[in-house]
Amino acid sequence: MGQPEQPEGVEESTGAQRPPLRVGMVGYAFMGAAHSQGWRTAGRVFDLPLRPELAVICGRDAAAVRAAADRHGWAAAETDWRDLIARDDVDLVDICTPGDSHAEIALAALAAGKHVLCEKPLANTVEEAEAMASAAETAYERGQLAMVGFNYRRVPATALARQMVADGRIGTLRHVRVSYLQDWLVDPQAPLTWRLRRELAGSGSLGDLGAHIVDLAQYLAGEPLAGVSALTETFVRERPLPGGAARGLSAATAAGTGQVTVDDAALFTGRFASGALASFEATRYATGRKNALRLELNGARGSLAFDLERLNELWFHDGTEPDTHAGFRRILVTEPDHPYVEAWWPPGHGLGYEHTFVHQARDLVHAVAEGRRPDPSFADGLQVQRVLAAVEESAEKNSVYTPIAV
Ligand code: SOE
Repeated sequence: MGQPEQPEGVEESTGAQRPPLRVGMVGYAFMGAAHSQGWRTAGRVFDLPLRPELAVICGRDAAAVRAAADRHGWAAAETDWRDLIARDDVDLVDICTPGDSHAEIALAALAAGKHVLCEKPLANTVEEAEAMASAAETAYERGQLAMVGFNYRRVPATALARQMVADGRIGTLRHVRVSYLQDWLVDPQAPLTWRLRRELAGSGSLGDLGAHIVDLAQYLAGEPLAGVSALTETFVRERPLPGGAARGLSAATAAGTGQVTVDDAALFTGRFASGALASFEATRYATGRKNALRLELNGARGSLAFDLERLNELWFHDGTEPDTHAGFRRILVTEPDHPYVEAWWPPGHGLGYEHTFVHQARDLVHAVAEGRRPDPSFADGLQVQRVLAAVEESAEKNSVYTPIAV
């Protein structure tokens, strides 16, 4: 199976000799910490053509961003993202803020000649995503890259699944069944953090979790969705206001309550142009499910299944085997020939959530060094945004099948 997209024509050199790729990151909470880990580790594990440098981190609270810089290993700190973008010691801007600022920061960074990595979902609206994808296309002509952070493509098992689908191991695809289940909102007293406010997050479980599974389904299927039919629901419409800084996905509560303005759960079906069907479920109310991104692909010759809570495993049913001994078998995706694995530990030692961010940094560094369009690009992020908008439109119209504009 081999490694994903090995670089070509890149001179082998060691450590400090390699030119730096100076990263400036905006945001320092959960995703900021995850991306910091990725940038810090990628060059220590993988043989990279450029040396990622954690140059500058940015956040509005001077003391908190300084503490984040020290904790995660950033050389400098800024309190205004415009100042970060204006610096000439930053080559790439990594956007880890809530969705309401993605477009503004990304457009400014591209205009200033920087490469960009932007957390998912790409934007809060299709219009913003269109502007970003179009600016990214123009910037690409100038040699700049723009990538969206769908990190779950970079679990070795999902990357292996993609290779197996592309190699025809499951034959013509019939079904993609995918769900992303979490439970951190089950408690009605959980505070009204930014992820529950439409003006900041764009949508709820749909953009937060649904974006991941739409991207993954399309990536694995190797084609975009042609249309969807959807239901969404907001179970708890009013919540206590948050007090103080976020802790992971939560925060302390303050006096008073506010309106939840996003969906709590989204259920939808979809159709690919090839005729394959897909079903999706995204919720933060699946009591007992912590980070359960589960998927199954059924093809004419076999099936594949994956569960993020057991992310070193990929299940494969080879339908060409005789019924007497056919059945799902577990592939432990920890062998040197599996995507990304060789650079890590000896066979069988396993990887986790944070490694997806290291792989993301690795792949982006290679793309920058080779001037190759990154995968997933802003155009891919825009296409996911169109699916999310179609889901909302369909849910509003009460589950009418809604085609997606190309
Ligand atoms: C919260 O639901 C969250 O942190 C998402 O925002 C991330 O994208 C996902 O990777 C884990 O869950």
